[in-house]
Amino acid sequence: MFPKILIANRGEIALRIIRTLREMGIRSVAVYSDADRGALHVRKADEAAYIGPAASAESYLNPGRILEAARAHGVAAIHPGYGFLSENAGFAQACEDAGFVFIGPSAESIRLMGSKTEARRVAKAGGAPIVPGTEEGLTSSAEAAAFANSAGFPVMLKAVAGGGGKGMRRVDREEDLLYSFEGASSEALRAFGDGRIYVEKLIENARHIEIQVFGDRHGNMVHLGERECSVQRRHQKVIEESPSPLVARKTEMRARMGEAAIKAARAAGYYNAGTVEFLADNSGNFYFLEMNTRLQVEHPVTELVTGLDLVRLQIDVAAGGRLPFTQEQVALRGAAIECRIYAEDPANQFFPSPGRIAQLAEPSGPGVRLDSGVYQGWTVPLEYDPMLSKLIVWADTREHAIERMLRALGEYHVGGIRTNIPLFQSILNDPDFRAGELHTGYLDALLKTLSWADAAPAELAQVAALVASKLTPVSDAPPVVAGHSKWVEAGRERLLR
Ligand code: MV4
Repeated sequence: MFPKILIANRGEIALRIIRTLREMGIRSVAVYSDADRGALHVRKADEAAYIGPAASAESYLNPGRILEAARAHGVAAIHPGYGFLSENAGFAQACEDAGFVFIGPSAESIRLMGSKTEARRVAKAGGAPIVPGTEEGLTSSAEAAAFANSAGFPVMLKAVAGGGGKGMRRVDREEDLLYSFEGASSEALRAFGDGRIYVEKLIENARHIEIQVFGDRHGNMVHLGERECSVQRRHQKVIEESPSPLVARKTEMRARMGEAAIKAARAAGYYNAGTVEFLADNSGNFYFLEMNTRLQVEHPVTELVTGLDLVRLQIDVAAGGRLPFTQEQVALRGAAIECRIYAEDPANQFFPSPGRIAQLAEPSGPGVRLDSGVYQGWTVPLEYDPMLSKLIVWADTREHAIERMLRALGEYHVGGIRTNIPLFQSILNDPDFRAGELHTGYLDALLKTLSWADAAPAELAQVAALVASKLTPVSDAPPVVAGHSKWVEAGRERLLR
């Protein structure tokens, strides 16, 4: 086994990995930029290496600085986490070339799946159903028109180098194609340095359901069930859960999607953790969208329903180990839900709300897991993604998991900055969410029905933690969570004086 591993990441995922390394008796090396000198992942790691200025491009996204730190600390392997360099084929190759094991798939698998048209070819060749569309980049909007006129409008223009919704355009009419094509192409060029575009038939009001796959380097591959990720805002996932409410209704879908995911991954020579994304409709049809060649943000949802530690598995298979179980031995139990807690203000167009965490009370208790990267007194830097933590709950049924999440959210108090906690309270109380009636337009539609009461300015947040400035959604939904009001809490506190 590796004696020491460097984590080329920050925040909650760095901590998540450090925890498993400690359990495995492997030394951990954190990396940090100027903005992260006081960050929790640096405090908790066995060793820490400074890698440069706050700007990601000069630190967490700089392969040279990461490899330099890996050499200086004498590590055997590098875990990239998610985001940053995790899906950079050149970085994966550079790690291997420098003699460090990259904890993830091969550089070649990353490269194949990084091109969305290549990914479609690979998935199709492997026998997975793909969305009808082109498998080559288009050279002009006329080619998109030819496809759209034969397959029918609406269509979706997508960036070949894309993923995650950037450079994506819905087109409803032929007369809009040229303008949209040029917009998508220039957006893709700016974002990825590659303006190539391809076209797919648009699948309306579908669900985003993804399959977790796992392979070792001996040709064994399993799937670990699905996650439903339809609750998104601007292509950012907000809530993920397993099982998918749709798959729970149509249980035969799981084996079919699992097999399709394994076929797509096998065709790319895949090993380690990966996720195959599908669009699914309520009739049980599903189509390959793309493959994420990393450990995902939402992996804890799968960990809770399978009982596995995916980071431990990643390290075991990266060290040459075999998957320690077969597909038949994978057992899914109960229901898990994850809320991504962000420093952002739902009452102010979800603007980032970085700053000092003046007060912090964290949820715990039965079935609650909090993967957090912050502590009271720390200042959330504005240079990075403002995700503070992930709150994940497990319960025997989806209904109980929702109740448990509402209870946990009610215990969660973050003072000094704004968070999206009130948004989750609205979603979890929404009758459509509770009924599992989800699709990709779900959250935008819900947000139109909510209005946020005037919130106190951020400076008052410390006071507010005692005297309540809860954002109240205007809806027929039952009153939210905590059980009693902040006024009652304040009153009880007086008993101590
Ligand atoms: C689509 C689609 C409809 N039809 N492709 C969004 C992120 C990227 N991974 C793919 N995405 C979509 N691709 C076709 N052919 C709709 C989406 C989509 C979406 C998917 C899941 C959750 C929310 C979404 C919001 C808008 C669009």
